[in-house]
Amino acid sequence: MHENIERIAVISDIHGNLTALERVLADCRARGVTAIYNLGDLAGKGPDGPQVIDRCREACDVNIFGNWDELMLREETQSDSVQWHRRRIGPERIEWLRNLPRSVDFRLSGRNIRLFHASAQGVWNRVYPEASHETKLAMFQNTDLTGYDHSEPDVVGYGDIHHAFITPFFIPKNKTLFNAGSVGNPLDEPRATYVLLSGVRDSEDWHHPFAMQLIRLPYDVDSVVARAYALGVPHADKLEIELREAIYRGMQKKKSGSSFFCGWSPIQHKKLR
Ligand SMILES: [Mn+2]
Repeated sequence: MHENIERIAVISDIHGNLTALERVLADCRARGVTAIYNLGDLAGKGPDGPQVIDRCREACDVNIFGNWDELMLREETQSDSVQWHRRRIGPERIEWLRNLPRSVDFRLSGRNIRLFHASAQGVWNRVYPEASHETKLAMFQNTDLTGYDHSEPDVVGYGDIHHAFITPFFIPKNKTLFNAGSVGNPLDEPRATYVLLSGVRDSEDWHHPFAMQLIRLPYDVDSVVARAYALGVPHADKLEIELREAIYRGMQKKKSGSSFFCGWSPIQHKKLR
C-alpha cells in the first residue's frame, strides 16, 4: 500500500436533494475521502437548492458550473419552474454560481485528469453513453471551455446525463471516459451515485496505484418526496417518479389514473436534466 494515496470523490447533479448529498458526504467520511470535486447542477428540480449550495461551498474542494447553474443566472426566463428555484436561491448564491470554474485539471498517479459538467464544448452540449467514438474522443480535446494551459487529459469525468459509467477505451487504450452519475436525481438506478478516484496526487509515475470505483447508496427517498410536495416544488409528481424509479420526466407517460409507463429510448432524452 502506497502511503500517499488520495481518495477523491467526484460527485455531480445534486439538484437540490440535500438528503442524498448528506448520504454521499457521510459515505465519503467513512471511506476516508481526502477531496471532493462537484461537477455542477447544484440546484433545480429538487426541494433544497439553497441548502445544497451552502453545503457544497463548505464541503467541496471544487465546484464546477453546470447547465442548471446557467439557468439560475437567467433573470428573464419564461419558465415558472426555473423562476421558482431562482427565487429560493437568491441573488448572493446566484452570483457565486456565476463565477464557478467550467473545467478543472489535476495529476493523479501519472494521469492527467480533467473534470467538467457536460462536455469540452459547453454545458449545453450533451454526450450520451451511446454517443459515437468520435464524439467521446472530442471530450479529451482542449477547447475554449477547458482552456489551453494543460496537456490533453488521459481521464475525463463528467456529469449532466445522470447516468453513471466508467469506460476505458480500446483505442486509444490510454484514455478513460467516465460519468459520475447523479447524487440527487439519478436516472440509471434510484440510488445516490458518485465515483471515487484514488491515486498519488501530482505524481508523474504511471506505476503508482490508480483506481476508479462507482458507488451507489440507498437513501431516504420518502422524506425528499414529502418535502417536495410540502414546499410546492414545480412538477413534484414527475420528480417523485424520477427519485423512486429513475425514470426521466420526459419519458414518463400518464396512463389512466395515476399509474405510469416507461419505455427507455435514447431518442427521448432531449429535455433538461
Ligand atoms: Mn443535471
